[in-house]
Amino acid sequence: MSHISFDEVANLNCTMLKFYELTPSPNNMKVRMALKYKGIEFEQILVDYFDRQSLLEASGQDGSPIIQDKGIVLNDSEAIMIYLDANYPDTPRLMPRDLKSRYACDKWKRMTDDKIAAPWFRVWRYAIKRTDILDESAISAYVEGLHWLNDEIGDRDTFHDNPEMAICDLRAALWAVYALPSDALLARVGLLKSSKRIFDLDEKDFPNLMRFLGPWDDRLK
Ligand SMILES: N[C@@H](CCC(=O)N[C@@H](CS)C(=O)NCC(=O)O)C(=O)O
Repeated sequence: MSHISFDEVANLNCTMLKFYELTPSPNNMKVRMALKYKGIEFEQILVDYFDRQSLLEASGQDGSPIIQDKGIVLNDSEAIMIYLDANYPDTPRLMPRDLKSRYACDKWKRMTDDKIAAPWFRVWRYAIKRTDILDESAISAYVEGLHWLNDEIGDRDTFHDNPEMAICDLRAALWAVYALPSDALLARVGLLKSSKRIFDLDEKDFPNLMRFLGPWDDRLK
């Protein structure tokens, strides 16, 4: 059996976190927002949608995102959220520790998934040319979801009163930026230009949501 030396362990802790990122994908945006929210420095390794070799070599599977950190390789964005909270305890938490708040976060995820992510995905498939059919009812449902977020946030800066529930805000921002991206995000992730064009929203119709999105947009630059 081979043992890892003290120096090797120290070295693992000094190496910067590597983030294999497929830029336009929501699961990847989620990880980028989480890393920036927590102030964790990372090295980006860009993943080409049509060439998954780097993912396979790093993790043995070809889904993104993945992170490599402290000698661990991890795929699945939800697992990465939990890992970051557990392994960077001095940074702001994404997920709450107590069970009741955890349930509240799960409920919020289900609501945002149903109202926003599900119709978004039907439109996204068109944006990435997986289908030729643009589903107008999905656009309407998604826009309705964004109006719901706009009303729900009102003049607050967060969707919850618990500083340990940032994941709820992150999820709201994640789905909204596909129709209401900042210029900086558009410059970094070209594909969002077509999704912005397809949804064709006027930012003025979402004043509360636009104000809320400001800091999250900064984390996506
Ligand atoms: N449950 C995983 C899903 C990962 C996933 O489906 N990643 C997409 C990009 S968002 C992917 O790489 N899909 C492979 C493909 O489309 O061929 C997560 O949350 O990270």
